[in-house]
Amino acid sequence: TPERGRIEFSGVTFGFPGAETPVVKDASFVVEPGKTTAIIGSTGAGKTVLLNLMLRLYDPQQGTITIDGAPVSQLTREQLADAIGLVPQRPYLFAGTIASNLRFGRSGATEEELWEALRVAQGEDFVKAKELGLDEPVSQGGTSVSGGQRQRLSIARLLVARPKVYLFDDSFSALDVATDARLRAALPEATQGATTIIVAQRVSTITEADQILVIEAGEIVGRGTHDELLASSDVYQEIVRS
Ligand code: DUT
Ligand code: MG
Repeated sequence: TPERGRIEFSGVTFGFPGAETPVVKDASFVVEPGKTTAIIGSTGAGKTVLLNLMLRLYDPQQGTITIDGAPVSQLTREQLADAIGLVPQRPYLFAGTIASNLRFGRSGATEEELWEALRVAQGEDFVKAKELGLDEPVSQGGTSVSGGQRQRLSIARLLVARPKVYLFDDSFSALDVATDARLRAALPEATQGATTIIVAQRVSTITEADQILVIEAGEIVGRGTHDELLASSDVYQEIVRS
């Protein structure tokens, strides 16, 4: 299908109840299907809130968000979960095994699919090193695995789930630069060219993105490719220098 995983924000404004100023202000942008859009900006800029709006954790006070032309406000929870998946900024694991955690998004996934997702997510080695491999127990909250391992399991879980749109909220900043690069190089094939949105802190993570949105205090203050933003955006130049 030509339009698969296209997201459009039109005039979206959102503030938390009781707060004086909105945290997302009149945001309008298009995420093209099959392309990679990156979101960059300082802490508290509103990056996570933007992703959470797509998932309808909150509804905007103004404006509309559509996926493939349908307002997300009119999709059922199941339709939305099929369409969009998120690796949260603070990934969560459930009490069970590594396998049951990876199958959370798609219970019918085969062991081969789990290993393939782990290979892409750069988690194959540490799971192999576990005595029970995929059957290794995981405690609630995932305290038995390190933060970086939890993040990679959460990435693998989303790859197993195969949504139309992949959201990565700061999922690569805990990885060393080489692992980050390997993972992102493997992503396009693993996601089969699905729409990808990456919130990042490091510019090196997003230089290849088809579109970069620069967010400051809830507003989109720059947009374009890396080269375009280097030439046009003071805020982006500042981020590159930092
Ligand atoms: N905010 C709240 N309540 C919440 C979540 C966020 O008031 O439950 C505020 C904090 C901030 C703004 O919303 O002023 C945007 O927060 P967000 O989490 O989207 O910021 P970020 O860009 O994701 O920051 P970071 O890079 O630290 O993750
Ligand atoms: Mg955030």
